[in-house]
Amino acid sequence: MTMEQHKIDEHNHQHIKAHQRRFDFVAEDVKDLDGVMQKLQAFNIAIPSWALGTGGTRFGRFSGGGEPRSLEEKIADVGMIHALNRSSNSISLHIPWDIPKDADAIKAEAKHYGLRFDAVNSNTFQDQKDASLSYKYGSLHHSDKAVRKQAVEHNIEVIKYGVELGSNALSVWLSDGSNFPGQLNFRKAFQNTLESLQEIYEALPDDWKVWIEYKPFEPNFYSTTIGDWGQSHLLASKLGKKALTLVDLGHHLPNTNIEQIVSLLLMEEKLAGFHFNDSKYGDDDLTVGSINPYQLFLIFNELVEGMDARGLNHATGIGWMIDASHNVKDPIEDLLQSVEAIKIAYAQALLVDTAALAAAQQGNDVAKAQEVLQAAYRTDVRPLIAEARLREGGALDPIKAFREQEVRAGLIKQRGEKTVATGL
Ligand code: PSV
Ligand code: MN
Ligand code: MN
Repeated sequence: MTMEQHKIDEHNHQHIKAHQRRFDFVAEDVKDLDGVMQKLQAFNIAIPSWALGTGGTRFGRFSGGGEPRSLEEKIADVGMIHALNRSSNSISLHIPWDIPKDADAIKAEAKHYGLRFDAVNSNTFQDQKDASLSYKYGSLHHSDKAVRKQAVEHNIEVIKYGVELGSNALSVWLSDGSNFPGQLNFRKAFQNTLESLQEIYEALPDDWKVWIEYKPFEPNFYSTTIGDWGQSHLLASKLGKKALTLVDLGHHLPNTNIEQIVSLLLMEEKLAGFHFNDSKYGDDDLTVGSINPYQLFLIFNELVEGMDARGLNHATGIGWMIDASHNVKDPIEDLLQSVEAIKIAYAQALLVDTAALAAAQQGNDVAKAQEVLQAAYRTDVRPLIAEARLREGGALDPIKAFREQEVRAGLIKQRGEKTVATGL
């Protein structure tokens, strides 16, 4: 199912007057309006293929119907999201959930929707159907060399799929860890992981990167071998320039100062990018900005400051991706909300009066520094984002347009009520 441009135009026509009023109101106070608009228009966030189906928990899964049954249908759903918001021009695949049987055909399908392929993700946290060895006790860190070899070969295979699709990064998340004290020799586990990653690193094409994701717990509950940014950064440093640390917002213990981690990784040229989501307790994978939008803004404030200091292009300097899903929302609506929340935080960060903030920091004027940050955070930037979407051909209100066109009902009619997307 595709969203025809004339339907978006009709939607925009209906809502343009109210939008214009709101836009003019906020735009009047934006110092470099053209610069901010250009940046917002250029900013895109990749959609994970595994978030297009209804998520679930180990207690159950309640499908909303019309879920994508194939890679082609996942691409179509991302195409739908991109047509509506003009900010989701790429898809991230997870292998083997999304094996592209005919890479040229899949590439053509993506091109049809104006999409490209973001990082490809390997999966050594589940046993695969025809695999001879089990990942029950880990993969790249395993005590048995043969298991490590199988996991390394899988990662190299994922790179090959990525090369065929025009991707340029491999995302590695390991569930490797231990459930009980004494189960693992930490030093050996880390060394095995490093050696395995070295073999994968050797297989990277020249223009590729490997993004190393960390996570403190789950599925292991005593230790995780790449459990925090220090462990990821240590591995990335030992591996070399093509290895970087990936920050998934949900992969921190409560109250961690993520913005400080981000600032330092960026300074050290070791920040790969993000898996955006939100969380209340652990790796909840909630819609971005649904729990702690202020933290998201503070992260973007560091990103804008740090990227400007390094002269990086905001849109392309690092990897931007969502890793969220939920079990009680329409996945497409959920993703539209996540993209919107990311763009809101980004726009607010662009509005920070950086000269005033630097002066307050230099003079230790703590109250003023807070005033400056919160003045930006408390600005309702939604009309700026809607305007950026409009200028790119998207919908003023993507979720409203999605509902007006009864897209989900159309997808259910086309694909069926009880469809199951491949993935978690
Ligand atoms: C692990 O929790 C994770 O965040 C990794 O990025 C995986 O690839 C993804 O979730 C799987 O859903
Ligand atoms: Mn993740
Ligand atoms: Mn996660």
